[in-house]
Amino acid sequence: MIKEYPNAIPHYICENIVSQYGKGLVRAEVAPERKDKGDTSILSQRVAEVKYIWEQTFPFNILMEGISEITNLPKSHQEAYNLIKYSKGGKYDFHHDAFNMDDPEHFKISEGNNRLYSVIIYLNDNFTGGNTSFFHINRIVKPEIGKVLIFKNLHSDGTFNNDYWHTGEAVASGEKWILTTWVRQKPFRTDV
Ligand SMILES: O=C(O)CCC(=O)C(=O)O
Repeated sequence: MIKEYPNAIPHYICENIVSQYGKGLVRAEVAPERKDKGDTSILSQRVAEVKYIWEQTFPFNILMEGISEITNLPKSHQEAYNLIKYSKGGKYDFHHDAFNMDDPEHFKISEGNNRLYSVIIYLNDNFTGGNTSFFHINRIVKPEIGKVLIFKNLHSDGTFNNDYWHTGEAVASGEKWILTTWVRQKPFRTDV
């Protein structure tokens, strides 16, 4: 399952998120559980800056409600929101968002609670490049301000769905801003 919701978020909310929260971001890492041990190329796999947002004030409370409705899972299954900025040349190479549960280390770090859905909210579109591309299903998602993209990383039996390997293509000019989160199979946060 992959679904785009164009203009789901009013543009002023997207712009406010960037202006209010878009400072003090730090260099993004690939989650340790998804790093290939000893592979130094991992550092160049993702070129972006990130800030984690755990707040549940407006507009994040509304986003959480909407995502809960779409995924039919309680808000407690959602991870923190990640505000991500890609400058010119920024990118996220081909990867999958779910943990590989066949790997004991991934299983341990995920606590057996995988990322069922991925959510990407595009906060601006005044840049070039930066499409989100799914090569296995031949789908290219064009960033448009206010668009929400949701895809399901696992089959209904909980196994890894290889259709959803994806890339955040390099930004050719300007800055790309997105907000992402993942929805776990089971409750993840206790503060909602
Ligand atoms: O930047 C994008 O378009 C994709 C982002 C992404 O793949 C991720 O954060 O996991």
